Amino acid sequence: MWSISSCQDGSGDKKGALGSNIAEKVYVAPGEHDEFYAFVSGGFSGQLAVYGLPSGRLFRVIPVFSVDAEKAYGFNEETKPMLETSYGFVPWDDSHHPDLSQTNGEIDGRWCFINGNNTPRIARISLQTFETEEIIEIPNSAGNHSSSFVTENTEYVVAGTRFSVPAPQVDMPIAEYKGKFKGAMSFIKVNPEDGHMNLEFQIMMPGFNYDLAHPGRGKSHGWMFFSTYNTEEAHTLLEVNASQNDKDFIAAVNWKKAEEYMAAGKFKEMPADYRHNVYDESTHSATSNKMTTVKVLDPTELPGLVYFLPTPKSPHGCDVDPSGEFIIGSGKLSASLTAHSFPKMLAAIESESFDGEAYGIPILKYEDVVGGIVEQAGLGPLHTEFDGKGNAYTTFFISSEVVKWKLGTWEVVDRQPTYYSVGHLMIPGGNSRKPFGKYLLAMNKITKDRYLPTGPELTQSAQLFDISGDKMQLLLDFPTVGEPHYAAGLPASLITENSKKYYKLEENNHPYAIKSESEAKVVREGNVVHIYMTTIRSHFAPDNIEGVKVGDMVYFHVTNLEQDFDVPHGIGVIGANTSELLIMPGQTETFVWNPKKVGVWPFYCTDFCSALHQEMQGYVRVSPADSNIELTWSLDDE
Ligand code: K7E
Ligand code: CUA
Repeated sequence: MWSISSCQDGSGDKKGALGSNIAEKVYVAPGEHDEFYAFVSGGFSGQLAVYGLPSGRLFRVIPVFSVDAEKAYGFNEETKPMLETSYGFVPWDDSHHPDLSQTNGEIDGRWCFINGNNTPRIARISLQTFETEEIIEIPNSAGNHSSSFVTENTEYVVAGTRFSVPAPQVDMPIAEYKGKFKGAMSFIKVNPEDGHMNLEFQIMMPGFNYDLAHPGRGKSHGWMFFSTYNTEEAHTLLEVNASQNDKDFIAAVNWKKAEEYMAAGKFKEMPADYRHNVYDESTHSATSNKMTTVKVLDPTELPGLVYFLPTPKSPHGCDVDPSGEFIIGSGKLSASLTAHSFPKMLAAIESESFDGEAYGIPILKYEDVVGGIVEQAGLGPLHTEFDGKGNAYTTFFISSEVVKWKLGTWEVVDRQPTYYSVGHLMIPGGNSRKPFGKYLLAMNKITKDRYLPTGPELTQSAQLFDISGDKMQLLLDFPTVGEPHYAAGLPASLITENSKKYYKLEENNHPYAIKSESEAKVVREGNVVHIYMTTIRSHFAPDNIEGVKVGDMVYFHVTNLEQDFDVPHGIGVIGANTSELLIMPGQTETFVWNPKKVGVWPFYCTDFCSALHQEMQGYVRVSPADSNIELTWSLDDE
């Protein structure tokens, strides 16, 4: 049998991937499956992309915060409520940080969470259906960046604000920022049964910028760590004015303590305006609920809730090792990495060894809490992940490399260049007690010459490294959707067994669902027309409709009667000001059509579903607004 490894013939003159067994390491033969899923943020696309590793094959782009005409997300009546916010319908966002649900600190394969950065929101995606099931807006927040990070039993997903703002919002001079603007840290409780989210409380922090967060785990379970910058509280030219302080902070938040304060009623109830949108799998429809209050904890009045750990030079990443002992802060303007020690932090808190306070929040002494420093590791450190074997891997944006170092000895043991300017990196399970330290995915901001040119904008890129040996080995480049910031990965086996194959028709509770062709009908209510339609290979029922008039609001409620894996049907109608529908087996979806012109107008199936897919079509006769044509419908003239 022919094998790629036969290229490894010892002749020594083969270049690139064929010069070794690298190709074999990423080669997933036709029909074979990848070992890992990678959920990669879509950045300014607002979506979440699903890749297989090691192949780098793109399986799906899950629409989350942005409309997606391919899947009718945000276009059909059922999902429009998902994108409702307190600002109205918002069809776009910027998504940075996916994180996966955990049980006992291990990835459990149930849900993926991701943040909407611009209009602050958190979404929950089902890993059974790969659909966005829930979006909650975050009030008092602006630039929802230190988000969405999950605690070790998925008790909470957190959302820290990047920009501090007046909270509640008020018309005031920008120059009066200092001391008046606030930084809300939101703790969203996750129901362990169904994943439903609830904004449990907010901690109203000083007006710094809160950048990244990671949860404590193991010995530090019960704490959440947030990196801060702009502790100067500058409001203009931050590139200069927010780089004055030698050290900013990592904020250590004791959320178990917060729970005690909540239980003791030490919160204030604040008016707030935000939306909570939930998709119901049984009705195949989302509802948007208006929320009006939020419970707020004030850390300046509640001792033991928050401590500040001084951390050099505008830290960006804030990462916690698998044991929960070390919290890594990466100062963007520093060449070294700071590893704070959780046990040392507890001892310093115990002895009340403080270096003053900021707005009533104790600042711990730097020397007391530092557990180790990785000296001169590179330029522009950003993010760190772990392999579970005592090694950490940090990305350096400016020197464009991944650096491997050892926890505890703090020595650099390997470095590999990235192409180019890496941001986050991801090791499957890297944000958990149990990483799967076989591959590392670096996500790069700039690609320059790595791919064929595509005009002024070039794709951004992921690079896969094998980290199973002492030295990292670059295996693969693959292009990404939007700008990949963070990613989360897990072994495929945690998802595949529970993956949904189709929706059961008998469980379909959509108010306009019909369960057989004999129930197909068209109903007029004034100038609103409801078409109850079905699809099955390879026809619509009904497929001829007459009596629709110009100016009507025509709702196509289409139920896909198929009860088989991988048989969606689509529908599009000429001139509709919306997208197609792409209806999964057993599902009902709706779009609205406003016929504007008299005539006979076709509709058709958009998904090549069978040998007779091209026959899957129908007509709607549209008569003048004052016509007396009777409303009729039929299939095969019956
Ligand atoms: Cu470093 Cu938004 Cu996580 Cu991008 S952030 S790199
Ligand atoms: Cu149904 Cu094509």
